[in-house]
Amino acid sequence: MKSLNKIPMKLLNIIQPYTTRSILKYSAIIVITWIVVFACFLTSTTLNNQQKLNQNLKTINNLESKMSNIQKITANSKITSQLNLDFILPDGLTDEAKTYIKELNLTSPGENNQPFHFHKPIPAHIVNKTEEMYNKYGFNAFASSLVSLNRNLPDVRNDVCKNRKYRNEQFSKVSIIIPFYNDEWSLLMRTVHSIIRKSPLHLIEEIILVDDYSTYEHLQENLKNYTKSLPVTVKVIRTHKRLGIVANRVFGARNAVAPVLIYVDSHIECFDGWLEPILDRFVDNMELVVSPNISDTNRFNLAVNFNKTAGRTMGMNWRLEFKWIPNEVIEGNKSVPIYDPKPTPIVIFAVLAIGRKFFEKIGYLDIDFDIWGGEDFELALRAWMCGGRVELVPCSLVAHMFREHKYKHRSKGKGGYRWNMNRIAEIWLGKYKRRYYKYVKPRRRRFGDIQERLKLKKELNCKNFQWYLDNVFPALKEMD
Ligand SMILES: *[C@@H]1O[C@H](CO)[C@@H](O)[C@H](O)[C@H]1NC(C)=O
Ligand SMILES: *[C@@H]1O[C@H](CO)[C@@H](O)[C@H](O)[C@H]1NC(C)=O
Ligand SMILES: *[C@@H]1O[C@H](CO)[C@@H](O)[C@H](O)[C@H]1NC(C)=O
Ligand SMILES: *[C@@H]1O[C@H](CO)[C@@H](O)[C@H](O)[C@H]1NC(C)=O
Ligand SMILES: *[C@@H]1O[C@H](CO)[C@@H](O)[C@H](O)[C@H]1NC(C)=O
Ligand SMILES: *[C@@H]1O[C@H](CO)[C@@H](O)[C@H](O)[C@H]1NC(C)=O
Ligand SMILES: [Mn+2]
Repeated sequence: MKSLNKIPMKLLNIIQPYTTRSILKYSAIIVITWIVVFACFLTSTTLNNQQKLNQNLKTINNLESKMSNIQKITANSKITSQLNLDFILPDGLTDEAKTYIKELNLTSPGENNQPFHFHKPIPAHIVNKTEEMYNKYGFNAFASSLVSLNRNLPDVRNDVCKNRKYRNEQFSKVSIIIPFYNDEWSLLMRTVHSIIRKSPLHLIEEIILVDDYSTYEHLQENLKNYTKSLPVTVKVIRTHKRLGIVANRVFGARNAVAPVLIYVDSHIECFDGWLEPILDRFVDNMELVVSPNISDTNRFNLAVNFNKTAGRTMGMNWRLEFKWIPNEVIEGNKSVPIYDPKPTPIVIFAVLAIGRKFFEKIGYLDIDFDIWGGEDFELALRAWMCGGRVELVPCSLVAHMFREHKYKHRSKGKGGYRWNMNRIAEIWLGKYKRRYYKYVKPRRRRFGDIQERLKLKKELNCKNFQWYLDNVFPALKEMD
């Protein structure tokens, strides 16, 4: 356990004076009642609309039992409205959570991206519980457990993005792969719910939850049972021992069937229209890695901050560390209209899409990496240098939370992050590896056996790092 005064200071920042009056509470109840009445009306109208038919029997079968107390649906009904989904998908608030919400006088915490805060004074057992769960999961898990799995986030899309026509129908489907390890339930399930609520379901072939040998009870049979009730195919597959996230991602890919794979971390939320702009890119070119615009979810108050990525693209420095870089610097003369897809030197695995066959062709990931770190840079370099293309699609927005401890692991003697970076330098940087070593100065240059990856590089006839510097990331030449 962390010391008591380290974590709470930050947690206490989210705590604000008690201001809610009961009048607020009652108006909220009245408003909610009207929303429910209106939603019921909308639901029945939609469901009676026999023109909107769908052949997806599997989806319907799953839905049927859930819908029975709202309205019987026929085998031909199509789910067209997100409102319908809110009836089908439970909010996930346990009886315990509801008791806390009442005790703490909270009203729809986290809804519409409102920063989560307690009213003062905060009962001691709540401070205790908040702290305990923070230490266990590396983010404000107690708060998360009080926030609906179906919380709404605002539609912040620019009109340009909203009004664009995306080509999806010509395209088949996507497998969404979510690797996880000992995750907290509500954050993981909010990820799954948000994918379902914000995606056209006919574009989702499957969601694959890839468990890297979790030990927590709630991720065992419970998880499998819960996912069966969801209105899309959700597979839960498990490794037979800890593999680390790199090998776990490859394990997920090998079990996926759709032509496009989208990796999402277990702690993301999708925004309206996130999927269509990504899939549109794959209509012309399957040898592609695509990243959406990724915003930051605050790990203390769960609010999404939209500011960080404005006008910036993902890049790195010579230590192979992630860096946000202003668009002008990346693009140089080749300035791209702000909402258009644009080439990016690197991507991060928090959310990224890749053509399944292309991923296989270029050798998935380097599974001799240590458990965590740098696999996304390696993928981006390899994709660029071995004939593919890596893009950022600004019109697609996903929120990702940086937790305090990520995908917990103990390195088995390889040396963790630095080992991985050394491998990148040795395999992909060519003569420029000297520049990398000049900045990082590792005590020993440990990176294991790289013969197989070098062979792959040769077989694929990959370009060298000089080409990457000249054509993809000229700005790196000038960087320190
Ligand atoms: C919640 O409200 C009740 C009554 O309005 C009050 O007695 C109680 O102290 C409040 N609790 C908190 C944690 O603010
Ligand atoms: C806080 O939790 C610890 C155990 O986790 C317990 O020993 C302690 O009594 C609790 N304190 C309060 C105020 O609930
Ligand atoms: C999962 O579902 C099965 C079959 O319905 C049931 O027997 C079992 O008790 C459930 N397990 C849990 C942990 O809910
Ligand atoms: C984002 O930027 C706007 C304008 O600069 C500012 O008003 C707002 O407070 C910022 N939001 C956050 C969460 O930092
Ligand atoms: C990402 O989305 C946010 C919120 O809509 C926006 O402010 C920002 O400019 C976008 N970033 C990029 C790179 O388009
Ligand atoms: C911009 O373009 C001009 C002429 O096309 C070229 O001379 C110059 O080197 C370019 N600058 C950069 C930063 O690419
Ligand atoms: Mn992550």
